[in-house]
Amino acid sequence: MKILVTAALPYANGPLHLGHIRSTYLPADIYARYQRLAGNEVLYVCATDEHGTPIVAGAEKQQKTPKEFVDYYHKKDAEEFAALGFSFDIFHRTSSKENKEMTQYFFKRLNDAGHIYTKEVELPYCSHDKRFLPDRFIVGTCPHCKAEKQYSDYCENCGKTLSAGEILNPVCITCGKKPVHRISKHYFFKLASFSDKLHKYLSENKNLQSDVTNYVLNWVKDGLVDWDISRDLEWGVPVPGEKDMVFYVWFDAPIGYVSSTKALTKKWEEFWKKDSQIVHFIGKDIVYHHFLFWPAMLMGVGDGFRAPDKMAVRGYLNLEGRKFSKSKNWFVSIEDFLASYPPDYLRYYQTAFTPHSTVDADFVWKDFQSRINNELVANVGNYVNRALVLVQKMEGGSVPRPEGLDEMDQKMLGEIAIAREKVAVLIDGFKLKEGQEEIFSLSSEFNKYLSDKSPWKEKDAQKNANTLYVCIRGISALSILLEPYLPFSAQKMQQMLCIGKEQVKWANAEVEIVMPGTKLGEVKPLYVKVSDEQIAKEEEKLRGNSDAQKKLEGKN
Ligand code: B3M
Ligand code: ZN
Repeated sequence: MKILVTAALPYANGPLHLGHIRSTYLPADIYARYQRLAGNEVLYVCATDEHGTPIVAGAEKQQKTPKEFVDYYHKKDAEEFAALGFSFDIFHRTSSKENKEMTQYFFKRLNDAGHIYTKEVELPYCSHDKRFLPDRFIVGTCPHCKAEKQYSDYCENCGKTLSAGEILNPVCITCGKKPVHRISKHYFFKLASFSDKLHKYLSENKNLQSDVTNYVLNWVKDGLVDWDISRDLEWGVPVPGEKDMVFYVWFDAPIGYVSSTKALTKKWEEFWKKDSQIVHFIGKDIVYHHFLFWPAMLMGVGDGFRAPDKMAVRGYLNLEGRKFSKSKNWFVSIEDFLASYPPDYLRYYQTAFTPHSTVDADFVWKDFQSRINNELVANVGNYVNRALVLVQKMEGGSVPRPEGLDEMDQKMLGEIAIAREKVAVLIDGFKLKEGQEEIFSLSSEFNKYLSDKSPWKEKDAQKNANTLYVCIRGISALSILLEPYLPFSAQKMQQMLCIGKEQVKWANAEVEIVMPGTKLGEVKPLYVKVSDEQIAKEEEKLRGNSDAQKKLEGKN
C-alpha cells in the first residue's frame, strides 16, 4: 500500500518549540516509521511555509528581506527536526519553484472550471506606511467572540477564520494607526458552492475524528463564505497576469504538500491520485483550512486529485500551566531542550500524554522528570541493561542456546506476537499513546519474568541459558516495536544485539533474528536519570526569564 504522510508545514518565522512537536511532527513521524516497518511504501513529506504576512512582518522587524528571513528558519527547522529523528523523505519549501508552478497550475484549473471569480473589495490601507494591510498586518477585535488583539484573518480565541473587513476596531500592526479604505480587485474561490460535497465528505468519511467533523459540519450548516485567495503583497506566489498581487498564504501552503511530493519523486501522482492513502497530521488551530478549504480545492481542481483520506488532529501544548509565548519568554525551544536531554526523552514524554484527540496537554518539568525516571529508565532502560549485563556475566557475552524451554519461557515468547499485533492496530488507528503503553507493558512483563526467574540464584545452567535467551528475544522485539517511537534507543539496542538494518521489520518482532552464539556488541546503559538539579535549573530558567521579561515590560 502507498501511504503519503504529511505534517503541517511550519511557518518559517520563528524557532520551533515543544508544542509544535507534540501536535504534529512527532505523531506523524511515529506513524510514518511504523508504516515503513510494516512494509508499506511511505512518503513522509514536510516543508517550511514561507509566505504570508507573518513572514513579511517578521523580516521587517529584523531588517532582513523575506528571503533572508525564511532561509534562516528553513535551515534551522531542518536541523532541529533531524536532531529529533523526524524521518522526512523531503523537507522542502513553499517558496520553491515547484510550489510556484503547482500553485499557478491549481489556480488555472480552478479558474477554467469556473470555481474562481474576481470582485472589487474595499480593503484596509495604511496611509502612513503606504500599503494595504492584509491579515496579520492588522489587529482588532473578533466579531464573533469579541476577543481583543486578534489578527484580522484568524481569531486565536474562538478558532474562526475571518475574512477581510470583518475584524472590529482595526489598527495597523506597524504604526498603530487606524487604516483607511481602498478599493482593490481580488480573486475569490467559490467555497460556498462546495457545501454539499463537503457535507458528504465530512459526514461519510469514517476515518475522520468525529469530535472534529461535528463542529466542522456546524460551520458548513452555518453557511460557508467564498474565500478571498489573493493579497496585495509582493512576497508570495504571483497571481498570473497581475502586478503586486500574490496568492493568500493559505492557498499555496497546502499545495506545498503536493509540490514537495513532486519535488521528491517522479511517482508523485501515484500517491496523490491513485490507490493510496493521503494522511495529514495537523494541530487543531488549522482544522478550518484542512477540513474545508483544502478538500474543496482538491475536489475543484479535478485531474484525478481527491480529498484526503485521513486527518489526525491534536490539541495544544501548554508549558507549566500557561500558553507557550516567545514574546513573554514562556518558552522552551527545541535547541535548549536538546542541549540537555536526548531526543528520545522528548519523544517518550510527549507521546505518553498525547491521546488521539484535540484535548490540550501541559508540559511540566517535574512530570517530565518523573515519567522519564520512573517509566523510561526504570522500565525499558532497566530491563535491557539488566538482561544484557547478565548475558555478559553468565554467558560470556554470547547469546545462549535454548533447549527445552519451559511454559513460562514459551509464554513470554507468545506475548511478543500478541503485543506486536495489538500495537499495529493501535498505530494504524492513530492511538499512538496506547501503542507506546502496550510496548511498555510488554517490557515490564519481561522485567518481571527476569526477576521471577532470578538466574543469579538458579543453579541449572541450561535453565539460565533459556531465561537469558528469552530475554534477548524480548530486547530484539522491543528494538523493533520501539523503533517508531524511540528510534535512537532502538538503534542502540540493535547495535548491542548486532541486528542488521535489513532485519528491522515489524513482522520480525517475534522472529529469532539474533541467533544463539551471536557475540554481543559493547553493552552500555540506554539512559541516565534526569536529576533534581537539572529540573530545578529548568524551572528557575523559565521563571527567571519571564520575570525579567515582566520587569522589562513594566519599565517601558
Ligand atoms: N503554517 C500554520 C501552522 O504552522 C501553517 C500550516 C500550513 S499547513 C499547509 O500551524
Ligand atoms: Zn473570536
